[in-house]
Amino acid sequence: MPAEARLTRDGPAPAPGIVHLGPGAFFRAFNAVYTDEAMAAEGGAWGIRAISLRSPDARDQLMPQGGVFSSVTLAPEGPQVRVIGSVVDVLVAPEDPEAVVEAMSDPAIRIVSLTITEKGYCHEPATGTLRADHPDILHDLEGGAPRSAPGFIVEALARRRAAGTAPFTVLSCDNLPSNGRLARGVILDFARRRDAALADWIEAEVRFPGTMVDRITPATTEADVDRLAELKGWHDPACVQHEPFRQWVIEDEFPAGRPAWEVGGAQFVTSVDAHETMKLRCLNGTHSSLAYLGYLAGYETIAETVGDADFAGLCERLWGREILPTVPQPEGEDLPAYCAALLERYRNPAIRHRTWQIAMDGSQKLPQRLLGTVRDNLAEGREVPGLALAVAAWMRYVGGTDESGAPIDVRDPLADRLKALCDAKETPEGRVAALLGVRDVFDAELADNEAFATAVTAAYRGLEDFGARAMVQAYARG
Ligand code: CS2
Repeated sequence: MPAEARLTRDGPAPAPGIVHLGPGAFFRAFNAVYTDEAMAAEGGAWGIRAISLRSPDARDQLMPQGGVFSSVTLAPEGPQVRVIGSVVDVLVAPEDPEAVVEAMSDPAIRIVSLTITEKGYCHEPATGTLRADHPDILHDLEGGAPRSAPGFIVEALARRRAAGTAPFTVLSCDNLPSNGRLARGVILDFARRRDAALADWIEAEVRFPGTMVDRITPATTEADVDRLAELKGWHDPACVQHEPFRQWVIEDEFPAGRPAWEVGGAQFVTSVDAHETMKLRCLNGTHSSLAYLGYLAGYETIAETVGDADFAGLCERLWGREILPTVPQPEGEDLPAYCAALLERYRNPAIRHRTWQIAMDGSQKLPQRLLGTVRDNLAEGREVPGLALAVAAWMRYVGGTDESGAPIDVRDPLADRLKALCDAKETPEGRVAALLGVRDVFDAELADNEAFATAVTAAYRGLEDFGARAMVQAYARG
């Protein structure tokens, strides 16, 4: 097949049963794959109608090929390609919000799942509660066509309630602590500001199971698309590249049913909390630590960063001394073995996961990845030099200048505010105090903890005076 041939769908698309908000790379590597396997094994009308809340890119990539795309597993023995057919269509919310609400109001839709990233919940990262002053929330409460995920979900539930249609199950698949409860909280808060009776109905009738999701999936590049065309002879701009590993732990609360995700190995539990804490702190906590310290040290990818023995040592010492002591034992998991496997996953040379990509949206990520761990250690009287170094590296990063004096392209909802706070101060003490004052990220109790502020300030000064490599080496070998 000539390389310019477009990937196309063979046969009919599955009947829809799921609406998914956020059709990005992770969704395609994860939810869409599990659902495709479930339908292949056990059938069921679980086709996915994907909704993009912002960009037309996913629609423009997927719809010319009927919603199908290539899932490329980057295994040590070489890439393995599967064509995934679970996505039925893609709607772009800003182009036609009414079509989105109608799709979500369709009785055939029994699950609305989310991979909208942390910032998509319009919440305060430090507390997990709805940001009532969020521009999209203010807009949606005025009653116009929705813009935000809470706005779309509540409008669709309102229409289902008015029509006597049973509600869908809301399934958060984002890296947030107690993601099901967090989603429930922001949606109920939004509903209550709109219609108390509707909020009462949602509270009584709608289920928000929690999940832990895990598969390392870098953003797709043009080089990935070209490599796939060389390998398979088809052009697929919607392809995703990911590691072989995947883990999905789900609270089994689906009153309207669900696909047979266990076919792909999904684990169903009564409470996901322990698995969530394990993953958010052991994986995402070291991921963010490597992202900021690795970027400042001049490393482009996670694999390059942990190729430096001191950065691998940073992870091992963080896990051993500051993270695992705060992680409850999840059923069926061997925590030291889990962390050792993480380091091997990070080392996968086929996965070009950029430190810059993981560094995005740190203001929305730090609370659940690093600061909860800090808080639990401080409460037990343990020092946190490694976590303080990671937080200080984030502070250096959002200052917008790297160690060579070059500008950093900081992507974060609070980027301008954080940079202005840094620019207004000249000393490590001044900058750390200013950033600790950002209540969206640091709650007052943590910000006022003298031991923590002192440790972060010392680490910040060390990064300024000696650089990230030296500071990581001192921590890893200390
Ligand atoms: C990463 C996550 O980009 C990031 O913030 O830490 O996307 C990470 O790759 C996934 O959570 C792994 O399951």
